[in-house]
Amino acid sequence: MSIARAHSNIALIKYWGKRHEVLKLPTNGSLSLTLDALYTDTRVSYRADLTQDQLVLNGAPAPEAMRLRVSRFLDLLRQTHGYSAYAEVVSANSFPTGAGLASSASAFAALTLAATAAAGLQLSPRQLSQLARQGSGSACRSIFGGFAEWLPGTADADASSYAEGLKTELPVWMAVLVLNQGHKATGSGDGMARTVATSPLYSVWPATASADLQALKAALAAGDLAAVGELMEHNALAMHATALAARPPVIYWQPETLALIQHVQQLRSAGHACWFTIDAGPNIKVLLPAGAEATLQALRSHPAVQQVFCCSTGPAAHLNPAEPLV
Ligand code: 2P0
Repeated sequence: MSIARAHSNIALIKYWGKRHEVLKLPTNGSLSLTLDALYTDTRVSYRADLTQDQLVLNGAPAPEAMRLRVSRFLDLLRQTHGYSAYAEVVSANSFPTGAGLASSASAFAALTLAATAAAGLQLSPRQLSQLARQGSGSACRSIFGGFAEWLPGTADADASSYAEGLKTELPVWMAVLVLNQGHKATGSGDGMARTVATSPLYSVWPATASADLQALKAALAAGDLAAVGELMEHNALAMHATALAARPPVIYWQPETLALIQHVQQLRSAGHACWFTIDAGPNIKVLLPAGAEATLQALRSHPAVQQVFCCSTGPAAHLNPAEPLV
């Protein structure tokens, strides 16, 4: 039996589009920040008496589609490493479900570490990252703490695509603003697949993302938070522009999303250092200097903000977490 904790991550340069659906090989490289406050704890026990894998999520049996996705991923581990027992998987998130924060990144990173450790395997972070990627692309970045870059790799070579931790340390907070919202978004996998298949703007995305990634790495290395923030905003808006032009369109924004974009821009005009990013849903994530309490308070005060998770840089995925949730 093994218990692992993995923290969720937010991309500053987005993963948007696969060149290989099954292996989850991305079209472009991406770069993320791992967050301390949002994490998944997962316990895996292989049991000879089971006739199929079991999945308990936040204290209740998981929906069948989710159990099957986890079971297919465990099949991959069993095939790769030559064992056959089914597993009891018990998983819980540090954040409430249903708030639009459900993150497959922390879930599959924690599952990869717990499932391989429970099988007696000791894999390197790179091997774990490569495996986690096949559970959910963004999970490969959650193996690492701090800033992580996901290398897109070459051709159809599974072993060539994994994340690496960056040496850079920049004292930042990421404030996750959960907005009042009515509609459920299109899943990120479906959203990116439809964008790749139908958006006339997608053809410019790989070069845009690659240029943004190189510039952002240079800004990080220089410790230039304003440049990091501007590049992050630009990249998020470029990603959403490709999605908006899909057929049918992939629209993740709610009216409150745009209201918060404008709120961040207005705060910046008033002298607050803060920059937004948006993923496959309506919530806004804001990058700000660590300790900027007044900016955090100003962000929180907007009437569309339902809940705020203020996150510092989080650690790498690890075994035997303190006070496990499972
Ligand atoms: C990212 N997203 O880089 C981008 C930005 C959403 C928008 O990674 O299909 O759940 O399982 O590989 O990892 C979400 O995508 O997708 C994601 P799959 P995943 O964070």
